[in-house]
Amino acid sequence: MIREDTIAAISTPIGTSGIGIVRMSGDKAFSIAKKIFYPPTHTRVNWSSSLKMHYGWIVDPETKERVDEVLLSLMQAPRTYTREHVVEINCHGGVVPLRKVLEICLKQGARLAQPGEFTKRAFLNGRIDLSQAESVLDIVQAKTEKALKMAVKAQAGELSKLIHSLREDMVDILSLLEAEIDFAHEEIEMLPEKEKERYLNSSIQKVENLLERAKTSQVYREGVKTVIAGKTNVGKSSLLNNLLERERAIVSSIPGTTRDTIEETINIKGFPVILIDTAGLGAIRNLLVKKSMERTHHSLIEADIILLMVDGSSPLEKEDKEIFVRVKNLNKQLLLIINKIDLPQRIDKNKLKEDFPDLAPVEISATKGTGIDKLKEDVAKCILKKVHPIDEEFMVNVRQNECLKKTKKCLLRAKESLRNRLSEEFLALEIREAIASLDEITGKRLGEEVLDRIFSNFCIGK
Ligand SMILES: Nc1nc2c(ncn2[C@@H]2O[C@H](COP(=O)(O)OP(=O)(O)OP(=O)(O)O)[C@@H](O)[C@H]2O)c(=O)[nH]1
Ligand SMILES: [Mg+2]
Repeated sequence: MIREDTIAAISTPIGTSGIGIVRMSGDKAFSIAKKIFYPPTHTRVNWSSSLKMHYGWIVDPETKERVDEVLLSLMQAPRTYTREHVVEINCHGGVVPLRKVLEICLKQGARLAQPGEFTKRAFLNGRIDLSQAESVLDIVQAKTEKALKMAVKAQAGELSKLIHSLREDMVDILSLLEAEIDFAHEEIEMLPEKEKERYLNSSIQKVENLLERAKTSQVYREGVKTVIAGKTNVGKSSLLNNLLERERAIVSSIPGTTRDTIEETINIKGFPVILIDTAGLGAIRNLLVKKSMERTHHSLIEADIILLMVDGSSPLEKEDKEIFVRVKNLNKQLLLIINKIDLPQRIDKNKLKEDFPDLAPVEISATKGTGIDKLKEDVAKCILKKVHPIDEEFMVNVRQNECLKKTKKCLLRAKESLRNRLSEEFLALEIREAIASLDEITGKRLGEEVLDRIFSNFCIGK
């Protein structure tokens, strides 16, 4: 596909920074740069060179005024991010110089890039497939180092490789089936039924493995919502502050200090954990408290893990019990925490055991930091119950996950046709559909509209 327009955008965040980059991609990128870039006298720019940087100024061709002192990178097609000619202008990182340089590029014939359009061009020009293009977004948005590693692996084509090999398997069966259909009148069976089933089972297994990875990816990409809940004053906010290693939430001895939910992301054993401190649950006294309670309930419903906290320095009260009932009804992963173990203990652990016979409480002191490591380990264990991280992880996103689910459904239907001894045509139809769903992952068959939707999640300049 030939794209005749040259696109330009500011590729760094808008704000004040050391440098900022204006990027152009397209046939006219070099000719526009020639019109606006001036090197120092007695130096020449070799415009046919590639991957070279040049020092100079951007000059407005209309007013002949110097706009900014810059470094210009020239990258000749096809060995560039987009496979087109790419020019990057490293300006000083202020809003005004960056906007001015971009404006000059646009006046000289470039068009403002849409979100993700540079990466979209890399895809459309065949440098990367769609799953690799999407992982660029995961790299940019990675919440932890592990998430970054997984995104980089997907970007390098690890997911594409597996999809490709799965597709090859299916194309093999399909071609045998099609041969059988073609020679149906001669009653030639290319593949015994048992073999067909074996083939199908192996493909289903491979898709299931990928779906398992998708589950793990979701944890790394979105984080695990972990809600700290309990009666007022048990030390929920103190725990949040301890885990964050800063005084994020107000802590006081007055019950009902926290009124709103407070959300912060931390890294526990490589997992992004979204910690949510909540208003203590208790009897509703006024409208404000009612609103706080609603927020707490909402967080609990959304939670992946609930850290249920009680105060070890006081006996269990009616309010504790009420919270226990509420939390149990939610059927979430639960960790029981006894806080304030630095104070004389008055809690009856046997009573606690009656309510939670299967849970061993973690004993901590949120203010002194005792037991926090053990708590982190237990949180990680909870997460590991949900996902099975193996070293060879890579990101699988929600869209890709949906395509894989479709593939699996088609393969299961194919197996059903085989069992019910339906004609080969039915089997072939399902496998063709399974292949089509895989192709949606790599972007082999997607309309412009779907592509636009995918790339619209990117920022401008990427
Ligand atoms: N000795 C001791 N005091 C603690 C500990 N954790 C919290 N506290 C104290 O308990 C009081 C309440 O702590 P918060 O962290 O505000 O409790 P909370 O559960 O967030 O309370 P609300 O926001 O009102 O629901 C404060 O005076 C804390 O200093 C602890 O481990 N040991
Ligand atoms: Mg609080």
